[in-house]
Amino acid sequence: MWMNSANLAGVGGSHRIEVQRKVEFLRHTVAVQVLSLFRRHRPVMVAAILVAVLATGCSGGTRPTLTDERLVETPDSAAVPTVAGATAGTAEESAGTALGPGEVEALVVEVLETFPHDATASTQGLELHNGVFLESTGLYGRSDIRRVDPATGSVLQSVPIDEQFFAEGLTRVDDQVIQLTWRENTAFYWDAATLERIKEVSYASDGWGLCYDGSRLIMTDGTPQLTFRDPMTFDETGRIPVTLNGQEVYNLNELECVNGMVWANIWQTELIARIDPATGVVTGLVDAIALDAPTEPENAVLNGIAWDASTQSFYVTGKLWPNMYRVNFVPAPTG
Ligand SMILES: [Ca+2]
Repeated sequence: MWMNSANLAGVGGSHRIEVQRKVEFLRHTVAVQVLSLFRRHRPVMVAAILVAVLATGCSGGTRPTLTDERLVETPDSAAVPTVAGATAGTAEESAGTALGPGEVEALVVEVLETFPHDATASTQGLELHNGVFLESTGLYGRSDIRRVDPATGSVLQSVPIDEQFFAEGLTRVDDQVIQLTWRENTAFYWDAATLERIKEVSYASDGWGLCYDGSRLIMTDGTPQLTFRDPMTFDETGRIPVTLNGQEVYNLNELECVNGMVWANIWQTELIARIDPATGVVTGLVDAIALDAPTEPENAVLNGIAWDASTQSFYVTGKLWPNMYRVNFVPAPTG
């Protein structure tokens, strides 16, 4: 099932070297992206990501950094879910049958600037407003809502959340900020300028990620669903499943609404999905592994995307990450 050099029998000369290089790249890429997911027994989601990674891998021959330290082990071949095209003999054949052309755009991060980020902040929500980050941080007894200087990472203001709440995603609607909680079924409304609490509302699901597209809230809850909500009442107005190559995608976490698209980092991976909220289809997948993410603690994962309209670029960070990156998402190299 799992591709290895044995699959290259019969491929000769320089082409063999090229194919072998790509297969090695794919093995590393797939292993890094899905290892933790295998352990969480979500084969459907893993299969979806596997399809995407296989499809994007062939164009990633110039992948900048992938150290052996990150590749902690190779998955048992028996644990790899069956995916159409993933068992073919060469990388080219696998990718060619796994995903049709143009279905998912393969993207990588181009780092423009690096800034400090509070390494004690378990980032759950991030947006930029009037040149200042609005950030939600999680964990019980440590959650807050804060305003942060992007240039220095300095916390300009912090309002702690009661210890029975685990704060999650956040978004701004006009002069208010709405903040989710993980399993407490409560969303807080704050004054965006003063961080004074205005009200709280209830909802039935988990709370993970939240963004505002200019007319409605879009929310994730760990399931493959995007839930649409009225920004004032928080009432549900609709929902749609998110799919990648026809497979539902779980664990969509922090969100950012940009120009009609929804960007979602996928929890416990270094992937960011671009979702068309009209269809739920993932139209692009960003491989953010080039960012210098901490390897410990285990929960220090990518989480936090904020759009900067003034520079037309994104800020990206993670839970307990010491750095914040300003990046572009650009097409993966084709060399
Ligand atoms: Ca965001």
